[in-house]
Amino acid sequence: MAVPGLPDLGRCLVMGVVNVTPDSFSDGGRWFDVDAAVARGLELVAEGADLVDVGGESTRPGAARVPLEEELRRVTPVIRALSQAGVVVSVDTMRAEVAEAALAAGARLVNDVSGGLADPVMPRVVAAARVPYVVMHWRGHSRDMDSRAIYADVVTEVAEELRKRVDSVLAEGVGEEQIVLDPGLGFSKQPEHNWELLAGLPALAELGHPLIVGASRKRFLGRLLADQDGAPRSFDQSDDATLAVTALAARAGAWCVRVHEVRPNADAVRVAAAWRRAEKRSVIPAAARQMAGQTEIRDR
Ligand code: PMM
Repeated sequence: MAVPGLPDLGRCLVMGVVNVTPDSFSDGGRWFDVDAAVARGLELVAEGADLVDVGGESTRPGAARVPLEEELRRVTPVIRALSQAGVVVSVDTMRAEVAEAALAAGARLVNDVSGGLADPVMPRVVAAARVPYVVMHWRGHSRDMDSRAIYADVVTEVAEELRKRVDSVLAEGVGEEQIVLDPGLGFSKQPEHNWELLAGLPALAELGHPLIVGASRKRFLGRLLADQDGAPRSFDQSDDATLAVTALAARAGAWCVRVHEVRPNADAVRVAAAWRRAEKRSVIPAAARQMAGQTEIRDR
């Protein structure tokens, strides 16, 4: 499914991450000055990123909020430089004022992990700008988000909460075509919730919007790959697992994956696209594939 204003490449897109923060979970401190962050963004594009997501506030569990002025100081020059270099930039922010500054600096997508809940002005800013808007499933700020990871049926509840967010941002003037949804892996989710949401992508797609998946280097992958003593695999040793999630999510029809290491993921989305094209040509009827358990997001 294409999103107006962004490249339509007939495959799952790859969003490379540049966290301009001292403390992000997976890459904190590595790109914490303007030149290093811009160089990293350009490197990600050279490795095959279709978009670069620039964020100035860590959302790792337990993290405290960053003051507005500091967030602006971190992201604005990086977004301006990357945009001027022709990069399609997304801004990862929960603040309307940061989104506005980022859009003025050339950003083409607003990625709001709170889905408009953290700053009620955000949907109006996005509505006025007519840019694509990532509405992620979110139940609260990082300092206590783990305590909110309580679900009876995570896929149904996340779908329902996302549907309410969609209704809310539409009421603020955001267009249907602007909205991209995200299950918010790791945000108020235990590992089993993340796996159920990944398996439930086709159900989330029934909401009628493209889906973005952010599994890269998250704790649930490290836990899956824990050693014999139960010590989780470190985040930077989880890239192969991220790649596996990318291949499966793209095969299931995800619109985009958000990743820290771009090159292998850029290959994986191409593999998944070739796989999907071959399936469309295949003489095996769709019903038989469904019976074989190969569920996927239906093409619209
Ligand atoms: N995860 C993080 C930050 N931003 N944005 C979207 N849309 N989806 C995500 O899953 C997501 C996000 C946290 O990851 P990081 O701090 O390790 O980059």
